Amino acid sequence: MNSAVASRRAFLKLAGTAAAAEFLQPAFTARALKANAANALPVATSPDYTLRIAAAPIEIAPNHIVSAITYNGQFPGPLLRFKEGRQVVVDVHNDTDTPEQLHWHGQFVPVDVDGAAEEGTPFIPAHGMRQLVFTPRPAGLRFYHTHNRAGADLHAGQYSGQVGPVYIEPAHEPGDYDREVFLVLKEFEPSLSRGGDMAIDFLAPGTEDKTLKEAGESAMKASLAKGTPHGYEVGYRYFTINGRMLGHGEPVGVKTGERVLFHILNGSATEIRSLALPGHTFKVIALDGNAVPVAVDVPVLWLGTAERISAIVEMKHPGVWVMGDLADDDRSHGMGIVIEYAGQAGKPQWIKPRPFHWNYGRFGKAGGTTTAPDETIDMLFFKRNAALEGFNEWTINDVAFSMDKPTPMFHVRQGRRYRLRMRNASDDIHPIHLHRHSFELIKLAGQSTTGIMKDVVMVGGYQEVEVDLVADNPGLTLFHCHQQLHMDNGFMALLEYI
Ligand SMILES: [Cu+2]
Repeated sequence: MNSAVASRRAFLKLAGTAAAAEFLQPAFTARALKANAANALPVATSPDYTLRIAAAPIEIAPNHIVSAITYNGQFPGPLLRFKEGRQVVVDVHNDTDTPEQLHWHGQFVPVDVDGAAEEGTPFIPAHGMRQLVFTPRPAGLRFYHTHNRAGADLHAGQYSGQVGPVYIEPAHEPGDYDREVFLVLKEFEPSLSRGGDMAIDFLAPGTEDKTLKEAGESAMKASLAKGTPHGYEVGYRYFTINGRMLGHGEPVGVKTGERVLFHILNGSATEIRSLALPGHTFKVIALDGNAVPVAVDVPVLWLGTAERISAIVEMKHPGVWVMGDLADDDRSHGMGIVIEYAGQAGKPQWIKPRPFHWNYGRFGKAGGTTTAPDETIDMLFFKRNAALEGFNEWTINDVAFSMDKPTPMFHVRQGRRYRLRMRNASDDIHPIHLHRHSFELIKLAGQSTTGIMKDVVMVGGYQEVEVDLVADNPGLTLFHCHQQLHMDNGFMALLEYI
């Protein structure tokens, strides 16, 4: 192609944009155009949003500053509001020395935009940029975050401050609330420990699979008998909501009778979070941004890494309250936010809620029928204790994923419905994520459900979970555990369209 043709194309592409308007000033004569064409003007569209990846200080409490890689020098990254189905242009600049990936979590975007090197998305070069053009969908609460591997570098990957919310407005917003509040839950200053896992027992049903338990426990016993210590786990020093420790941020000011829609995102690299607000309940209207079949009031929310919950709280219990994590230690180190009614003052109150089990099935369609899948894909999750220089290695069907040899493990055909039967032979809870698609929850530890669409699901220790995926977005698709330690150490697989 000769350069004149290329330049003309470039110019035609510019026409109709803000940049083109500038070029079309009367002073911009045909001669000037010709001169510029010779200089090969870059094709550029003015972006709707610009994100800049760079290290920045984050003041998590007065005079208490941590340093992290952020978007636009702030934590969380700016809230990006898109309209479903309306194309957007986002410029992503990378001011760091490390090539980056920005993943559009929960959106049905092509591989080129998705932000996963495993699928083949190009990196945003160190000190370079990428202009992303895509059509946001589906509507609801999504987010963006880095998809870099961290390994033993606890400043990299999701341990950093690279997390920001996305809200995709639907064509018709029901708007059954007075206002929205976005909350991003995130820990800072991670460190490695060898304490073994802290089992958290909050999922319902709690039924464990005997076969899985025997397999997992005997492997662990054998490893420990050889003198191998438990693999590394990550702990944190500071806990924040919207980048501020409890008591050090702006309280959420509310009025009696208001209906506040909270959009909550667990931006943690590794942790499962809970949230309660004394004297109030949460009417859960969406999970991972997708409306649930049955909106139910619950006293406590639980979110695995990368999960989102949209819930309405009716403000009918005046006072000054702590909305916080159930874990006393995490809450006292910052995991909470103050909810303050107008005209109320005093020390924020926390009251421990009564024990409550988290069951996704509660929000499912009662008596709904499930569409039969075209095919079932079986997956077995396994932990090799401390097998990778002290880190646990994770396998799916006996294979630990490696970027050296990213061979697709599963194959799908467009238009077909696949049941993923996930069997967890470890005692850890895994927040399992599928890129560029969502899935329907079908069976949770033996309990059937329908109608709940998600992109992350917690698979309990020694439990079996089934989800259905409709293959409707061609291209390599990454399936992985969203726990950074797990995904970095083998817990990934690629689905390939054939
Ligand atoms: Cu995991």
